[in-house]
Amino acid sequence: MVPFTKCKSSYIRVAFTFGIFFLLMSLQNTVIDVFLETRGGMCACDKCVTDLNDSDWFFKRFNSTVSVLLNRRNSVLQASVYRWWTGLQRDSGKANYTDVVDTLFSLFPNEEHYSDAGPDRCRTCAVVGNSGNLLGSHYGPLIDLHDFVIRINKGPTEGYEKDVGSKTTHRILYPESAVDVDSSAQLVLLPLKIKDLLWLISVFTTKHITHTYTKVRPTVNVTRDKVMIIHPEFIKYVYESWLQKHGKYPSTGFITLIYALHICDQVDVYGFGAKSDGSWHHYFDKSLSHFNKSNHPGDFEYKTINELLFLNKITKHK
Ligand SMILES: *[C@@H]1O[C@H](CO)[C@@H](O)[C@H](O)[C@H]1NC(C)=O
Ligand SMILES: *[C@@H]1O[C@H](CO)[C@@H](O)[C@H](O)[C@H]1NC(C)=O
Ligand SMILES: *[C@@H]1O[C@H](CO)[C@@H](O)[C@H](O)[C@H]1NC(C)=O
Ligand SMILES: *[C@@H]1O[C@H](CO)[C@@H](O)[C@H](O)[C@H]1NC(C)=O
Ligand SMILES: CC(=O)N[C@H]1CO[C@H](CO)[C@@H](O)[C@@H]1O
Repeated sequence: MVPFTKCKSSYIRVAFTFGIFFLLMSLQNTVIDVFLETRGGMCACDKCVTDLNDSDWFFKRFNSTVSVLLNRRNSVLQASVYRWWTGLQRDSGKANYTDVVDTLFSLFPNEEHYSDAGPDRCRTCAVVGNSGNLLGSHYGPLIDLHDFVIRINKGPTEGYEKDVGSKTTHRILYPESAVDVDSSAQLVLLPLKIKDLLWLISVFTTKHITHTYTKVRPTVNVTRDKVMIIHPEFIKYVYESWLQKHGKYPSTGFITLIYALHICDQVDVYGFGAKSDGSWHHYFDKSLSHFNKSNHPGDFEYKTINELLFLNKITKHK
């Protein structure tokens, strides 16, 4: 009898130990679940754009439900968006927006892009501005390591590979700043008027649009399935939410940066910034620009970028 009792009590001990073990395991899962939930936006990088932080400055501005890219389903514009967007630039002979969108998505991919954020994704992005401070930086190889390399307007790679890299996955441009796009890259149109959408259609069909408020290229070397269009609502959102309505509308560089915050998990910024007096030149030409010399609220954009740096939402290399 004695050995049997001993044996029984050791069974109980083992069962008890396993009981505690499984209890702890399930508690741990609950703790992890709660942790994940409170962290909200999650990704597989060390640091994610949508990680929560003590500061609510970021989440007062960042709205993940705003449409980033235009497609047929989200193309209807609220009256306030339409009014604001069509007031940005002089537009000759306003076409019917609804009809234009109809034609657009009979030509270009009508897809939901980049709605794949989640705990298993770590998408790293380099946003490459055109500032002269890139010259001599030797950032090229570092820039090329990113999943996405997003370039702005005319910013070339040829001849500047050492400092700006050679890879391009996205090029943001508008008709007046258009250049040929690498065969691997997406052309992301930033439309500032209905005519810009008509220009895009023209590039792939009749090639008859050669003039907006200035001369524009009738053709761009890019294939149809590589075309994306920034949503007008997104531009208004950047202006209102991120720039607090400073200036007339945001610069291409600033819109590109916020675009990256929305489609990437980690954002590294290169070639942004001016000298202390606000002047800057492109890395590829010598003409001098100034923050104040445009429709864009350069100094407010600069302050906002600095706040994003301070919060570790972006990393800047200069
Ligand atoms: C975020 O954007 C959506 C879509 O435009 C809008 O309905 C919503 O009110 C916005 N949220 C905030 C907090 O601004
Ligand atoms: C644009 O055309 C559609 C039909 O395609 C029509 O229903 C709509 O009223 C037109 N909008 C304007 C502002 O003329
Ligand atoms: C245009 O695109 C084709 C195909 O991608 C490429 O072979 C050609 O070199 C490009 N031309 C220019 C001027 O970029
Ligand atoms: C640029 O504009 C800001 C205010 O918007 C002003 O404080 C600054 O002095 C201006 N800089 C120059 C060089 O004009
Ligand atoms: C983890 C993290 O990024 N923490 C940052 C949160 O924001 C403060 C500023 O408000 C930064 O100092 C922290 O580094």
